[in-house]
Amino acid sequence: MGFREDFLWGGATAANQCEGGYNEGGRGLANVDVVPIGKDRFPIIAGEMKMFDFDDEHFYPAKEAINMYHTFKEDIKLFAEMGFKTYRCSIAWSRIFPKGDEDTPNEEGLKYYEELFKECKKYGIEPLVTITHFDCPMHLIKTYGAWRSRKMIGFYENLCNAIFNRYKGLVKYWLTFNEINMILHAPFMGAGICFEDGENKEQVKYQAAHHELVASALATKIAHEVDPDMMVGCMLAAGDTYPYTCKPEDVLEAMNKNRENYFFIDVQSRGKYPAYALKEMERKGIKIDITEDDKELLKNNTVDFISFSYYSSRCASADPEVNKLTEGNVFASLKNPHLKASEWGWQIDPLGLRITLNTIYDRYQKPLFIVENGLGAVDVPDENGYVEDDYRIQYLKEHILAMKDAVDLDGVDLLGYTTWGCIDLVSAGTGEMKKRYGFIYVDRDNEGKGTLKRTKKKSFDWYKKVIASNGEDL
Ligand code: P53
Repeated sequence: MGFREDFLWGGATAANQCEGGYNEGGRGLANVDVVPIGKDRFPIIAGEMKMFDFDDEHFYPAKEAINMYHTFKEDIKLFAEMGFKTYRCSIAWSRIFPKGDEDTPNEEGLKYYEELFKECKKYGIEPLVTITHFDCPMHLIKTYGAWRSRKMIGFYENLCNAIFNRYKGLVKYWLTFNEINMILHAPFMGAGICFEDGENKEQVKYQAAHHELVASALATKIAHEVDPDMMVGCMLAAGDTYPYTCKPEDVLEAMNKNRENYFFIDVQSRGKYPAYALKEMERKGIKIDITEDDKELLKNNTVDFISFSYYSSRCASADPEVNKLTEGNVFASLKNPHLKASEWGWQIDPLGLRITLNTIYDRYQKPLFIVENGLGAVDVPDENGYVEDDYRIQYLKEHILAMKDAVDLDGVDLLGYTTWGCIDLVSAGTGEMKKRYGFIYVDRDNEGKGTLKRTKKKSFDWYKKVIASNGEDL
């Protein structure tokens, strides 16, 4: 029993949160570059405040990030030392198509990722590649309004054609859009959407989401044509919503909250819009332009597997008084009185991972892949730069045990597990360096100061042992 022999253990990163080198190798500017750290970050990623270029008042952590653009060889070597079977990374769209609407790709960008994937292969590490992890070329935002435009499907198609053909034989596992449901919560970060005064935001978000869903199906189609061995997955910011109480009204509310997220996967995995979503849009007066060709594409090109991030469960209540207690920014949720929380207020719920795995497997019956999980915490290195991160080991251990139960006791088909931010990187939600997830400490602070030196934490050797024992020795 236990995990399958070929279980893909590893770690995950995203280009904009680790690479830096924002203007090197012919790379074009992207939305992810211009989101600063500080109080303006949230209104900007939510599309409520316009930031289309750098200004002098803000600090932009993604410009340099942890400089992995230059250090990927040393960093991948450390991943290999831990025994990674897979490494999840993303392609920066604007390295391949700097403006986004060119006819031919930028060779320097293509070459960069080719070297990166070859470096992985050298150690027997299988790349797991996110095609877009929150990034969108700035030119596409300024010229077409990003994903609000149907033209984006064609630009994304060009990107897919370029990378699938170039990396055929090197990359087998692909994810089309990171946390596709994030478009509802952080539309500028998720889809390059910035709202105009007075427009119907729901209408804009769902039309843009539709374009992404069609682009995702098209990517799946192209991948299978280029190489039938390629496996294409969708990616959801998951974490089931529990009813706050057993009051039927709360249960209904929780069901509706879950549907808000599962809607995306329902389309990507089942190939059509679910009835509840069509009804909800009708009620809200949202009219989506869906063509017959779109419907055909969605129907004929469903995903091969389902991937998701899991950090926490959520709660929902139908009671307006209870709802006053809502906390958090990007994914606001009620506080669950039965759970403890991280330093950033993210509630810790390992059993929720088993529950979420089961919900998703029951719903789709396709192989699953946990592509993000982990604890964002403040690490305090000793005089040698060593971090004794027992709290992180504890968090990961409990979550691995929960996923083991989902596999062993419930029979969920699980392909692999990649922890988020296997090397410390810039936080997507807050822009901080201080919120660390890694097995490898990176000497850099919130203001961008530090030597960028890499140091193994205590969890480094622990994870190595976990992988070597295929999850038995925790
Ligand atoms: P940070 C919010 C809620 C759930 C997942 O997040 C989220 C977010 C964004 O904050 O994003 C994913 O860095 C995302 C990663 C991100 C990671 O979770 O805010 O795919 O890019 O870094 C952790 O702590």
